[in-house]
Amino acid sequence: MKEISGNLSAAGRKFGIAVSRFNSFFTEQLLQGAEDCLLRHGASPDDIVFVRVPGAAELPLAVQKLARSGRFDAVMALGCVIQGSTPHADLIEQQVSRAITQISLDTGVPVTGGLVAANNIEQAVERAGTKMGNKGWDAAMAAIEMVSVLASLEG
Ligand code: INI
Repeated sequence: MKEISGNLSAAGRKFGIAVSRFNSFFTEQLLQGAEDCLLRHGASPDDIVFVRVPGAAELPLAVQKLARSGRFDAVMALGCVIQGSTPHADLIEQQVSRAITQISLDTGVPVTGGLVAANNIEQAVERAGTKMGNKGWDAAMAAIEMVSVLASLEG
């Protein structure tokens, strides 16, 4: 059996990040987590670009622009949807997750989701840098690995 797998080096890779302002108390933590992960795995600060959008619902369009630009090896979508903020929180979450998956398939650029989906503030806290980790870090980790996996597959 021959295995194809990626490594976890981000050196020389370029990353785009779309981050929502809504629930910025949490999304800023996600952004910090993603940046920290990319830098610790060898990415250069000059190779990381982020764009802010109003809310999670606006993430797909920004992600699409980033992915289509040809400037990035991978793109991350960072947002935080908390049930109870609005009756359509559920819908936003589903639509965003589906859209970013579709954008990734359409463009061939890995798009990873750092979308905190929480029932309440406490759960959001847990996913934005406390006991359940940091979804931004997780999205960056997945992005780094996917870039490397794709390079191995193509090579
Ligand atoms: N946007 C979020 O990022 N998180 C939420 O929890 C949220 N809720 O619950 O309303 C939210 N709403 C705003 C939405 O993403 C759009 O920005 C807005 O509808 C304008 O299109």
